[in-house]
Amino acid sequence: MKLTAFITGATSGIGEATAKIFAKNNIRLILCGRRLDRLESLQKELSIITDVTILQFDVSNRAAVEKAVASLSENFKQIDILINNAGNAHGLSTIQEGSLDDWDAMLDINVKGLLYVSKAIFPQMIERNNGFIVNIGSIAGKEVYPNGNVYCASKHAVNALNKSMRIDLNKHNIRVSAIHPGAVETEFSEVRFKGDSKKAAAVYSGYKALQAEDIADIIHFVVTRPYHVNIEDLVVYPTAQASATILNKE
Ligand code: NDP
Ligand code: 8X3
Repeated sequence: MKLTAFITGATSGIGEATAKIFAKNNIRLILCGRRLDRLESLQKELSIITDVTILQFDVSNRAAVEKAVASLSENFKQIDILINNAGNAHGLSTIQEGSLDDWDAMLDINVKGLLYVSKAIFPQMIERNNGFIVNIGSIAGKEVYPNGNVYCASKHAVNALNKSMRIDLNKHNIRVSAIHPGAVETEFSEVRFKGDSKKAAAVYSGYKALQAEDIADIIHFVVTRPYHVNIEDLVVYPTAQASATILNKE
């Protein structure tokens, strides 16, 4: 039987690349995000090779998350794989200069959003005694770097929740893994720097950053291990990066 994956943040970057590699490998898709035009065009593209449905909602809106998951049609109700990927950094400034709105966004989306989506999907995995949850953390969840403060805190929370989920869901036979990437060239920095393309491009210049497809490939590897194999987490850097702050640029 074909597996079904629920991917948050499928409208760009790592989530979109994961949708594409899953589709090529016959995994059915529930694609989520706020930008409907992107969801629709990805659905159009991937429907040729696999079954695809889309859900437009904001992960930080608890009622919208519950409504979206409840709205799934009967043939998409069984979710085998949840990819908790939606998230972003908002801003990069010292803690004393940080914006409260940015802090709210990061904690509401990266932490509470991940919890709302997971909570809505746990019951049917528990009922079937089967399921796989992949949480997309970050090197920012393993280390802290200057000006990263609240984004790092949000990803440290993802790291903790990844471990907690595996412990609490263990008796329900549910696998839980995290991937913690270093620098990946996506729209991430455009969002962090609020559309300042020059600043965003500078983050990835002078070295070969990871590409979204590199992380998608690893996610696919993780979810296709035999059921008795559960990878706890993987930290993945571009070769030019040795830690959150050590980057070998030209
Ligand atoms: P992108 O900005 O390209 O993608 C972010 C995705 O998250 C988009 O699809 C966006 O969709 C979705 N998203 C953001 N906010 C919300 C929201 N409130 N509700 C629903 N969906 C939302 O960045 P990446 O692909 O790089 O980021 C994916 C994940 O990887 C994030 O969790 C990020 O923290 C993590 N990560 C990224 C790294 C990098 O260097 N790029 C490194 C380490 C981790 P939409 O706007 O349509 O809602
Ligand atoms: C994204 C990577 O180093 O900008 O999580 O925090 S970093």
